[in-house]
Amino acid sequence: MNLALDNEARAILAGNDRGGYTVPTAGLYPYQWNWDSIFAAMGFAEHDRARAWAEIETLFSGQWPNGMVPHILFHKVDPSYFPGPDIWGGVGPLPSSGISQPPVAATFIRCLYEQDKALGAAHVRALIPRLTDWHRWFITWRGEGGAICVSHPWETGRDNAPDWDAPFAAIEPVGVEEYRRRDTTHVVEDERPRSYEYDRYLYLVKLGRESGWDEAHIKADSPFRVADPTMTFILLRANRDLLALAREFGAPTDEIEGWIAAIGAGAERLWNPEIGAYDCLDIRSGQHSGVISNASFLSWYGGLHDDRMLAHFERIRGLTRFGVPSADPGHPAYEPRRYWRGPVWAMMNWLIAMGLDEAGHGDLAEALRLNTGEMIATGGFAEYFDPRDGTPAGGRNFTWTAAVWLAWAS
Ligand code: 9YW
Repeated sequence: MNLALDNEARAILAGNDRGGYTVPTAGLYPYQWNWDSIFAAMGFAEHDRARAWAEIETLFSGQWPNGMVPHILFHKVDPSYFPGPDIWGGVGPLPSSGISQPPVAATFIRCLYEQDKALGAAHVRALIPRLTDWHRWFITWRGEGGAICVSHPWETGRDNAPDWDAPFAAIEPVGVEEYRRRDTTHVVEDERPRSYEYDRYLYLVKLGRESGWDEAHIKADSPFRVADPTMTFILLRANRDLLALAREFGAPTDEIEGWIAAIGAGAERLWNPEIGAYDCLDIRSGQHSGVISNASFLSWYGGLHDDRMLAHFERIRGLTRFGVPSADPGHPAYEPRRYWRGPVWAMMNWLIAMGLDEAGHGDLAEALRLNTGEMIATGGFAEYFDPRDGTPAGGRNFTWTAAVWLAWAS
């Protein structure tokens, strides 16, 4: 317990509250992000459950007719962020991006509901069909033999992970209009993706926008189609939680049961026998990425209790003072302060620990929780942290770090 940090965390949530939705941090990310909002809701739930449900409902108000829930909703245009709504050209009910983000929603909607069933019931009843439509969108447009792909690195939420290095090397970003990044006006360049990556991010956005976000076209023709542990394990888990809710509310369950079986089997496609670990599989080239990331350790969260990742977990936890680094410190691509190429992300630790605990590794889960709490106490409510010493990196006064503190790490 640390009352000063609790108060600071609540003040961060309040300061980032824009009325019905929360921005991850002012300046750097001035809009509503998908999975950030779900974590924000869990932080709000510690003192205001009605506000938690409002956060989630605002997110779903941006759901597209095809079921997709966008990764960014641009409620109010703010020039401090690039690329904005004009570059994305989203085709949903609100100005938005054209891709999604890891579907943690069903899992935490279930948690919120369990906290207060009387308050949650009406919200859950209305959200079940929306969650089902969203999950069907993933299966239809991102499914590859049960493994779940992304059409853009931003869709995984792990923007510049080394997993994208090989697929990006095969892309020549021709025809990208001149642009000016805003992120490096808020955060030092060494903690952000390189321009090489931004050129390719924008190239993929341009392809999607020019197709009118036609998913059949993107599935068939995009040069970037990578099956990813973040999406696969998180969707697998989300479907189990959606199934539990559907059963309780008398909603249809057959389709969801089919998805669980398909992804449960398809997750094996992410197993890379060469390194003996889960990693990414580039569908276009057939190559695995060969990198153990923090997403590799979401297999337990996904419900796969095979423990094949355990030795890697213990080895990697032994390499840095704070874990879990977003890339294996033993890999040549590791950069301890550069965004998703090494730093620790508190909300990823929460997901990893949830899975460890459920798989019977409560001791490891508790050690990770204490380590995460100490990291936040050391570095503050930063976007991410240097694994060597817990020094803060990226944005400050960060919503999901504050929320994770309140809901789990404190
Ligand atoms: C960007 C908001 C988002 C997260 C992502 C993270 C980052 C946005 O910030 O992406 O413009 O780089 O990678 O996971 O949702 O916190």
